[in-house]
Amino acid sequence: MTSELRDLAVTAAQAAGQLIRDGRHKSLEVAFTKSSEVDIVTEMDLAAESLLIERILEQRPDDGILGEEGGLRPGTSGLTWVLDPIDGTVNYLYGVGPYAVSVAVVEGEPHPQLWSALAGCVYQPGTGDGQDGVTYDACRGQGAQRNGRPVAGPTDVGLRHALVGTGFGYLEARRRRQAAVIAALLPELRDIRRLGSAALDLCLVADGRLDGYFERGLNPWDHAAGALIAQEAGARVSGPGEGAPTVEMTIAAGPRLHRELSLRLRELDAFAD
Ligand code: LIP
Repeated sequence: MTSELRDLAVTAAQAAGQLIRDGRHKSLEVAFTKSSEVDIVTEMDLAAESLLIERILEQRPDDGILGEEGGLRPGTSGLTWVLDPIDGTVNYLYGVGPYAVSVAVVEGEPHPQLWSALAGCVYQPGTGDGQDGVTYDACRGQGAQRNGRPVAGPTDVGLRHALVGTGFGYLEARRRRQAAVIAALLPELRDIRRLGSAALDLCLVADGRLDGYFERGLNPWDHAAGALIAQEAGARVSGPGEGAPTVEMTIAAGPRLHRELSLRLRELDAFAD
């Protein structure tokens, strides 16, 4: 069953990814903002989420939906699809940096602390004409793939040699705090990368292309699929402590770096604004 769920996540994510790539017109504008004037939603976010919901419910009408733009639509099947139609919306609006469609299906309460992820897909549309893009996917207990081949798995370096992804929130007070944490941490790492898509950051950890990733303030749809993909690849993915990612913090890395990075972030009081 989980492989059928994974296949639906992949086909829906790829369809939405092709829509946002091919449907992006030059005069793309902000449709509205959310938590701040720079937390944006475009008309393509809305169109992509509608397409995802249509494709999913036409096959699985009793499932619930938790979408970044439309919120929670409870179902009766016990499964909920957690959707980020464009993860990396600012990158998409500016045409700079990566963006992806993130689709996960979870069992249980639609809350990261309570759900069990069953399958997921993160699809990064191709940038050149005719390119197929990059598809990351996973089923619980069956490993993680990149374009149908097993991902490389996480590295396991120490903090000093780690290339670490991170991201920043949309509210001024949180950004000031995040900047202070980065200022303290940067000299202690190989380097930092701020790519702009949590879903892809988590997939890059799964594929050994980032040694680690951390970010405070993620929403469930940002990490739902990427966390499963990273975990199925063998990475540790947690919140501030041992449990699932929370809004306080998401940390993903191989075992050694996860331990060292979690400890250092706690020392820097990175789990609070
Ligand atoms: C984005 C995250 C990213 C974070 C951005 C933004 P969105 O999600 O994927 O990691 O740093 O601020 O929240 O808003 O593009 O779906």
